[in-house]
Amino acid sequence: MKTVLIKEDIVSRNNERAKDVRALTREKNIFYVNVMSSPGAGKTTLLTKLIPLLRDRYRIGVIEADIDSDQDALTIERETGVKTIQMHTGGACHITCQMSMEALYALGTDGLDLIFLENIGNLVCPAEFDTGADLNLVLLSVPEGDDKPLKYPLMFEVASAVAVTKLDVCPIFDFDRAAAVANVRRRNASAPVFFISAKTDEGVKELAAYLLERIEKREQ
Ligand SMILES: Nc1nc2c(ncn2[C@@H]2O[C@H](COP(=O)(O)OP(=O)(O)OP(=O)(O)O)[C@@H](O)[C@H]2O)c(=O)[nH]1
Ligand SMILES: [Mg+2]
Repeated sequence: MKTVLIKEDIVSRNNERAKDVRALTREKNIFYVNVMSSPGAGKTTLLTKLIPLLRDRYRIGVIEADIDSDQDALTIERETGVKTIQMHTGGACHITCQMSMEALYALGTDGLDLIFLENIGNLVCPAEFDTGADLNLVLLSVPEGDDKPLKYPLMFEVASAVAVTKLDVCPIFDFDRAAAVANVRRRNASAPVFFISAKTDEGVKELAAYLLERIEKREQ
């Protein structure tokens, strides 16, 4: 019996299409950010804190991707008022380039400068599929443990920046900040690591400043 390995092919075909998404966002002068983490690490909550720090300067849109429910899009709309769409993957655990492109068209790219894609909560599959974003923001929440970059290496390899979230619960968990940075460094030599609590707002300003800097660099 013949066995065919299709995974490689699917991933490489997807990643080839990323250039089409980048061509679209370049043409429209949009900075596109892909936010990834395990379920519940704090992606939506962080966006509700980040967007108010950026919305005076940029016209922002948000694509919320979930297997089901409109929960996150409603939260973003209610808390920030920015243009938001909810996308359902119908069971898929990651966003492909095709879905990314369709979501950008569904959101409507005209009149926007900055778009956040909240990917499906999953620390494995979304890392394999390039969405065509300009920046991958990867969250690691304190309750998950500081060893996660070692166990889910690809996610931290593809990260442009890492946000350690839920810093306010550090005293309850055995989370070693220095170990977290060292573990990220074993997978990624350059991604800056931000320590954040969306509950106390600690570190949110620093992450917003980093995004501003990255967007300005891209604009030059
Ligand atoms: N203590 C604390 N809780 C937080 C923080 N950020 C988020 N949470 C809580 O963590 C839970 C999950 O947060 P979400 O923002 O929904 O996480 P998510 O990554 O968007 O979740 P999915 O979209 O389901 O993958 C919620 O109960 C939040 O209130 C934080 O900084 N500190
Ligand atoms: Mg969410």
